[in-house]
Amino acid sequence: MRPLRLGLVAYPGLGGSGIVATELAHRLARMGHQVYLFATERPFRLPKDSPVAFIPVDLPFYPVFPGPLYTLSLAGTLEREAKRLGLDLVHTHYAIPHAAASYLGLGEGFPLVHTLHGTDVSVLGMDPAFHGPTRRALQAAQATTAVSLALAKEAERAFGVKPTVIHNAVDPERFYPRPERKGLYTEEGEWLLVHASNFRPIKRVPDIVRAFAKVRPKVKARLLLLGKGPEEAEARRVARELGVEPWVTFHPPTPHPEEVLGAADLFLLASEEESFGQAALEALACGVPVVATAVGGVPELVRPEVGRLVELGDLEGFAAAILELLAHPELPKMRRRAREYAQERFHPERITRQYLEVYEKALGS
Ligand code: GMT
Repeated sequence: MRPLRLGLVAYPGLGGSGIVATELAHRLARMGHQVYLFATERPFRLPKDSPVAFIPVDLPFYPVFPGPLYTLSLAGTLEREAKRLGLDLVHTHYAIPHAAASYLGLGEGFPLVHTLHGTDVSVLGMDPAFHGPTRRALQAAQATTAVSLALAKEAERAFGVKPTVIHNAVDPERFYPRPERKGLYTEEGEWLLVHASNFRPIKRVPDIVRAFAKVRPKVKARLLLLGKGPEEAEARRVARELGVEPWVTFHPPTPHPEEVLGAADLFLLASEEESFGQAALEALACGVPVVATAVGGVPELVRPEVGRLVELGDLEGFAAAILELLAHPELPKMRRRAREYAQERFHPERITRQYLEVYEKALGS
């Protein structure tokens, strides 16, 4: 395939969609494509020495507006920069408002690919304020992709599109077991249970603390909650109320989550909605089995050989699954399998090839 000039659009913050977009951009650029990453700030996961060029989306503000007009600013930036940079194709991540903004800025006929990530379909996408323009933009695109089969089906119902399923990737050279770091987070003989997210209500972080409170009287364990967000105060309150505060560590977000994940014994995810679960995949690549709620695309990722699935809200079941895995005679084998599975099924090279195939089709080649 000839080297392409690609524009990727992403949210730069802590969300999984921004991470997926940034890492894809970096890999494509390392393969020799010319890649421009459009975002309001430099994405925090973009390595300093990355060959990806970061293009800031300006957000001019005039008092006449009720707030910054991100959609229009992005449309204008894409229109201007696509011409200046001679872009072959633009690939947006997270449909709201990126699908409509790119459609507005680049118009019908310009090769556009949109990747759907989760709440852009299930929550924001269903908001009457956003649904119409997003549906029109998605239907006009050369291609849409979804990060799981569950999400693709939901997108078909919501927007009448048939996305290609491309699961997310994980870099096994970055996410690998680091048992030697466990002592940094635990005391002698403690199991290390880790959760990582942006602590939004949808992640049910307080539920993780509640399940942990059922586990702690039975085994010596520590819960490390990596990240920050709106539910942090509630999670702290629950830990205090249930008397497990001394064994719950709140760790601020880090550009190197692999250093924490690689030290864990188990990864916990109690979300009420999750189209994929990028952090769980990163944990698997680190050789860390996962206990998760069976929602959205999570069952496509967490197979019985690498973890346990529990019904949403079943805190007894969640605690039981943690205890079962910690006592499992095959836990070391399961750890090896988790890493092999992540490497085989979600290797960046494999996933990047799938995106390039979508680009080829979108370009009509
Ligand atoms: O859709 C969202 O809630 C935001 C998005 C994000 O930017 O964090 O998360 C989604 O995309 C991730 C990357 O593809 C997935 O790993 C997450 O499962 C998904 N979150 C939800 O579906 C809640």
